[in-house]
Amino acid sequence: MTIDSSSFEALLAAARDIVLISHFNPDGDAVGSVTAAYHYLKSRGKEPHIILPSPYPESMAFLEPEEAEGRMTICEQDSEKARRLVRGTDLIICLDLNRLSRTEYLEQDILSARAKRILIDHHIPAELERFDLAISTTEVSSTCELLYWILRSLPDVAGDPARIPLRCAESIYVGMMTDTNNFSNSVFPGTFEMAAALIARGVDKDAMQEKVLHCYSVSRTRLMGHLIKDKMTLVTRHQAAYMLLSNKEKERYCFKPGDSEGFVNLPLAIGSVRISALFTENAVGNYIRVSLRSKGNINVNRLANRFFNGGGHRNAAGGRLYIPLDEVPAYFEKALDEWPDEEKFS
Ligand SMILES: [Mn+2]
Repeated sequence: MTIDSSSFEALLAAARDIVLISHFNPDGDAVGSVTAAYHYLKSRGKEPHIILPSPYPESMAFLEPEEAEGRMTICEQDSEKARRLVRGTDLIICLDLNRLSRTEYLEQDILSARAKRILIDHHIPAELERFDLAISTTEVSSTCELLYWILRSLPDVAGDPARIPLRCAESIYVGMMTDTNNFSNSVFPGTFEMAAALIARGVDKDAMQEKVLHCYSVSRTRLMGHLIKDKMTLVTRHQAAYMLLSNKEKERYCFKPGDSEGFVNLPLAIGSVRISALFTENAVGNYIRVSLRSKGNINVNRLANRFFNGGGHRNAAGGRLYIPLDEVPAYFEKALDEWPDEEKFS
C-alpha cells in the first residue's frame, strides 16, 4: 500500500507535544497503535503522551514506554491529567476510532483544544470532517497496519522497515495480530507483506503470541467454558448464536479487562452459525456492551447501526444497549427477525 503522507509529515514536523488517543475498552489494536506511534515519535525527538479512556489488558503492559513520563494516562483513573494533556498539546492523533464519542469522556475537550487533529483509522468512516487530516481506509487489517504503511512512507523511514524502532514494530505486530485474531479475519495481501517485514526487522512473533494470546488465567479459561457450555443460545432460523455475560459471572470468574477478548468468535467455529453476538454487562451496570461477528457476506456493521447504537466493520462490529440484561435475548431475536435482507447482505 502506498500512502501520500506529506500532510501528515508537515503536521508532525510542526508539533512538539503530541497526544495519542484511542478508544474506550482498548483492545490490542488500540494499545498497539498508540504505543507504536509513541515509540516512533520518541525516536524523532518529539514529546508524545498516550491517553486511553479506560484500563487496557494487563498482557499488553510490555508495550508501554519504559520511561515514567511515557506511561499511559488512563482517563478513568486521572481525568484531570488527561484533560490537561489534551488542552496543552500541539497535535492530537486519534487512532483506531471512527467517532470521537468512542473516547467516552474526551470528545468535547478534543474539539475545544487548540491543537490540530489527525485521525488514523480502519473503521467505516464517520466523522472525517472533525479532523484537520483523516487517514482512513477499511482496506487494511488494523489501525496498526495502516500506521505501518504511513510510517514507511515518511521521509525518515523512506520505505525501509529497518528504520522503524523495534518497539514500535512490536506494537504494530501485536495490534495486527489481535485485530485479525492471529491472521484469521480481515487479512489482506499487504498484511502478510507487513508481517514478513516486521519479522525481518526483528519482531519475535512467537514471543508476541505467548505474551498476548497465551497469557490468560485459569479462571478466564473456565469462564470461556462456562459461556460455551451453559450460556450459548442458538437461533437456528437465523443461523445465529449469542451469549450473555453478567456482572455476577464476571465476579465469580475474577474477570479482568481483556478477559472476554475473542469469546464472540467462538460460536463461529460451528458450521451452521454465521452470526455471533456477545452481550456483556458493563461493570457499573448502566449499559450492555454488544459485540457482533459474522461470516462471509453478512454485514453486522449494519445490524450494529440499526439496532445496537454502534458500528464497525462488515464482519466485526460493536455497540451498546440500554436495557436490562434479561431483556436482551428477546431484543436480539426480534432484531434478527426485523433486519431487512437488503441490509443484511449489503
Ligand atoms: Mn482496530
